[in-house]
Amino acid sequence: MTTQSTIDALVERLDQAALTGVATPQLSDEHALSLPEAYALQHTLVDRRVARGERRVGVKLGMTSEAKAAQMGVSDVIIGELTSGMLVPDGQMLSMDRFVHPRTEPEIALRLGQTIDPADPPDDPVATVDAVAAALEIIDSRYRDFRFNLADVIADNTSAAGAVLGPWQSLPEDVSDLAVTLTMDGRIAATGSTAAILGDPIRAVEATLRMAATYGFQLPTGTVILAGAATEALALTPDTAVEATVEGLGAARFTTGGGNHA
Ligand code: OOG
Ligand code: MG
Repeated sequence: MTTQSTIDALVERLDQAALTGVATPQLSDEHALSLPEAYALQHTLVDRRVARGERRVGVKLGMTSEAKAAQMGVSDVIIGELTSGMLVPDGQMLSMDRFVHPRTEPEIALRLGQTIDPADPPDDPVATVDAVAAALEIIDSRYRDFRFNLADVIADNTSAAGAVLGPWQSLPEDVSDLAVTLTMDGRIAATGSTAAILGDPIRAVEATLRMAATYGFQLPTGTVILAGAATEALALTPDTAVEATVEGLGAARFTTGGGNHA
């Protein structure tokens, strides 16, 4: 059992690390958090962003691909929250100043066209997806050396730091094996397939529902689901043009500004 005052102190640590861009030691160095405790901590952390004026806009899955799980040494699928302050308009410049050690990964985003009650899901949840887009996630662990165990990364809102959504498209019949390319300054930096995401990124809907029911996430109309990385994540460098393209879905782009935390 972790007491409420301990939870509050840990939330404060993670919140400050995100606000200042200065890493904090892994919580697991001193605290053995259970998964429900880690999710409770994450919810409180996101509540602080909301209290500062951000809106909840969606969720993101993590460790849905073997490449990512192998890169991070964590194998369970995890879920975090996206807030309005994390959204970077497609094509915009992203200042690097507020990050610790940001990385980016190509993903696809799914959008829910109706509210889902995770406790009473529809028979065909996939039918509630009204649009899909190529996406880029910016992840930035608030922990030293980008290292964590499962409870650490859940508490840290699954390293969520930013998201760029390409133009929304109607959902194709089959998104299970679309080619994904990540370029930096026009050079290919990573390639993969949407098949890397749970075998088929449409499974992200089921996974989201399952975890939303277990850990108390709301799924209102318009919820964005970032399905998870299709390749391993790559470190961001200043003054770089980043683009993810997904076969048949188009692209998502941003450029990095100069910064102190390259
Ligand atoms: C955790 C977040 C993982 C993904 O797409 O697998 C993630 C991390 O690697 O820091 O977003
Ligand atoms: Mg991701």
